[in-house]
Amino acid sequence: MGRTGLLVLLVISLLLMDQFESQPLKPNSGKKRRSKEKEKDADLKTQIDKLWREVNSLKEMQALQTVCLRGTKIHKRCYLSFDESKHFHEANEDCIAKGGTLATPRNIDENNAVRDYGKKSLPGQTEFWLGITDMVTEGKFVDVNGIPINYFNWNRAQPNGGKRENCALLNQSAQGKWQDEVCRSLKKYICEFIIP
Ligand SMILES: [Ca+2]
Repeated sequence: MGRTGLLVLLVISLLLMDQFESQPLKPNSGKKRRSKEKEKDADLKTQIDKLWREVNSLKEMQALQTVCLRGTKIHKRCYLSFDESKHFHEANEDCIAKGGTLATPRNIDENNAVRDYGKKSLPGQTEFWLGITDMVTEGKFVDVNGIPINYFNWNRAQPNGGKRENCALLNQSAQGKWQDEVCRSLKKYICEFIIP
C-alpha cells in the first residue's frame, strides 16, 4: 500500500469512528443515562453525608479535647468547672449544652478527683452541684438521666432536707462529702464529659 492508500485508510477510519460516536442513542438509553446520573448523585450525597458526619465527630472530639485541656482528665472522663453560680437545673442544662452532664462521681476515686479538681479550679468555693437528685421520688437519688446510682458519699446526718432539698452537692469543708440542698440555690458547678 502506497502513501495515498494509507491516507485514505486513515480518513475512512476517522469517518467510521465519527459515525460510531454520533450514532443515535437507543430509545431507552436516555433513561438509562438519567438513572445512572441519579445513582451518581445519590453516591455523591452519601459520600458528602459521610464526610459531614466525620467533620462533625472531629469537631466534637476537638471540643472534648479543649474541655480536657482546660479542665482535668481522670480515667475516661474530663471535668471542667464553671465559676458561675446557677440553680441546679440551669447548671445541668449548661453542661448538657456543652455535651456533658453535671459531675456524677461513681466511686471514691472519682469523688476524690472531682473534689481535688474543684479545690484547685474553684479556690475558696466550698460547695458545688453534683448531677444527683431525688426530685422524682423522695429519698431515691438518681443521676440526671434518671438512672439509680450505686455510690453515695453522704456527709453524716445527710441527706436531711426531705422534700425541700432534692439536689446533691459536694462540700469541700466536709472533705468532699455530699449533702442535699434546695435545687433553686445558686451554686458553682463542674461538668463531666465522657471520652469515647
Ligand atoms: Ca429530697
